Amino acid sequence: MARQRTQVGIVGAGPAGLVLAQRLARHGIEAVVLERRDRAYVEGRIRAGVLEQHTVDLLGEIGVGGRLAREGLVHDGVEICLDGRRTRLDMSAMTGGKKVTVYGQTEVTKDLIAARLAQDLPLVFEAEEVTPLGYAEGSGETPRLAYRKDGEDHELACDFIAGCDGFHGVCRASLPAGALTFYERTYPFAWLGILAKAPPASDELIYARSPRGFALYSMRSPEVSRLYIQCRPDEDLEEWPLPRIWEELRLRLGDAGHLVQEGEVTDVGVTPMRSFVAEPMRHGRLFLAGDAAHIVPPTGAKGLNLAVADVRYLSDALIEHYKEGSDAGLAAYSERAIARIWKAQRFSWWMTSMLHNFGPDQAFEDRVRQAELEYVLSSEAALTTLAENYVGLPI
Ligand code: RFL
Ligand code: PHB
Repeated sequence: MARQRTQVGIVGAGPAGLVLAQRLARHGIEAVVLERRDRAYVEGRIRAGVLEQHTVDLLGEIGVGGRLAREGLVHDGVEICLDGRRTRLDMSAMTGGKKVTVYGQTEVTKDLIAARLAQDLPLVFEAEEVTPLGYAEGSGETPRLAYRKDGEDHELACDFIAGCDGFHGVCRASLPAGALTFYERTYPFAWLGILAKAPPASDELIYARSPRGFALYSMRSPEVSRLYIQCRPDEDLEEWPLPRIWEELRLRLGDAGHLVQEGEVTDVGVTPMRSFVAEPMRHGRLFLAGDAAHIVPPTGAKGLNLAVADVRYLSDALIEHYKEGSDAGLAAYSERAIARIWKAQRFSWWMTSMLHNFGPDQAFEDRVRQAELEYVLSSEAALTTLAENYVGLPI
C-alpha cells in the first residue's frame, strides 16, 4: 500500500474540484485531486457554456483567466422568443452593467488542468474505487481517501476531504443514512443538445417557448453553435436524424428560425432535467461542493456557476482555517452556500416552468405558465428580476 499525506484531499476534477485546488494552491495550501476518468474524457465532456461575472472574476483571480479574457464572448443581453416572437432583454442596462460570458466548460476545465500540471501539482487521473474514510466528527481517526491506481492500493491521509465528485460521485453516497436531507424534483422532459461547426448568426442566446416545446439557441465560439430542443426523457436518438433536429429548431424558434445555420454536428446528447439539493453540505471533515450537493435544470445556466460559488466559500473557509487558525468559516460553510443555492434553484425551476410544455396532463398549468411568460415579457419590473438572476446574484 502506497501512503501519502496532504492538507485537502479533493475527489473529482470537474470545475468545483479544479477551482478549489487552484485557489488553495495560490494560498500555499496543499491538495491532491483524485479523478476517476482520464484526462481526455474530462476535457471533452460537453456541458455548460455561460459564466456569470463572479465566475469570470474568480478564474482571473486564480490565474486562469487569460484565454477566457481573449476568447470568451461577452454578452450583455439575452433574447426570449414566445410563440415565434422575439424580445431582447438588455440585461446589462437592467443590472447596473453586469454581463455574462460565453466560454465552454470544456475550455474552463482545460485551462485549470493545464495550470495545475504546469505547476507540477498532484492531479491523479483514473483513480479507481476512491473511498472516503475517517471523516466523521469525533471518530478520532485521520480523514483518508483510499483508492487504486494502476492496480496498486493507495491511501491519502488529509485534514479535510472535499467531495467535488458530481451528482453520481462517491462522497455524498458514502455518508451515513440520515445524515442528509434530500429535496428533489424531476421533470417530464429532457433536452436534446447538439454541437455544430456552424458560425452562430445570432449575437445573443435565444430561449424559446413554442407550442412544439422549448428550444435554445446558444454558442461556444464565433465558429461553433450549441442548440437544444425539449424532448422526452427516454428519447430514442434514432428517431432524430439531423434534418429533423434542424427543422424542429427552426419551427420552434419562429422569427429567429432563419438564424439557425447548419454545419457538421460533432456531439449529440440527451440531458435529463432535475432539481436536487442535499443538506447540509458538511459531515464532520467532509465537505460537499457543486453537483455533488445540488443539481439545477440547465434552463437558468446556473450549475457550473453554483459549483464555482461553493468552492469560493469553501476555499475562503479553508484559507481562514490554515492562515488564521479560525474554524468559523468552516462552521458557516454549508449555511452560506445553501442560502444562495436555493435562490438559484428557485430561478432555474421558474425559468424551466415558464419555457417548457409539461404535456396534456397539465393543460391548465401550461396555460398559466404561458400567461406568466407573456406577463414577464410585458413588464419592466419582471424582466429586471429575470435579468438580475440570470447575470448572477451577489456572492
Ligand atoms: P462535475 O463537472 O460533474 O465533476 C465531477 C467530477 O468528479 C468525477 N468523479 C469522481 N472522481 C473520483 N472518484 C469518483 N468516485 C468520482 N465520481 C465522479 C467525475 O468524473 C467528474 O470529473 O461536477 P462539478 O465540478 O460540481 O461541476 C458542475 C458542472 O459540471 C455542472 O453543474 C454544469 O455542467 C451544469 N450545466 C450548466 N451550468 C452552468 O452554469 N451554465 C450552463 O450553461 C450549463 N449548461 C449544464 C449545462 C449541464 C449540462 N449537462 C450535460 C448536465 C448544459 C448541460 C447540457
Ligand atoms: C449552453 O450553451 O450549453 C447553455 C446555455 C444556456 C443554458 C444552458 C446551456 O441555459
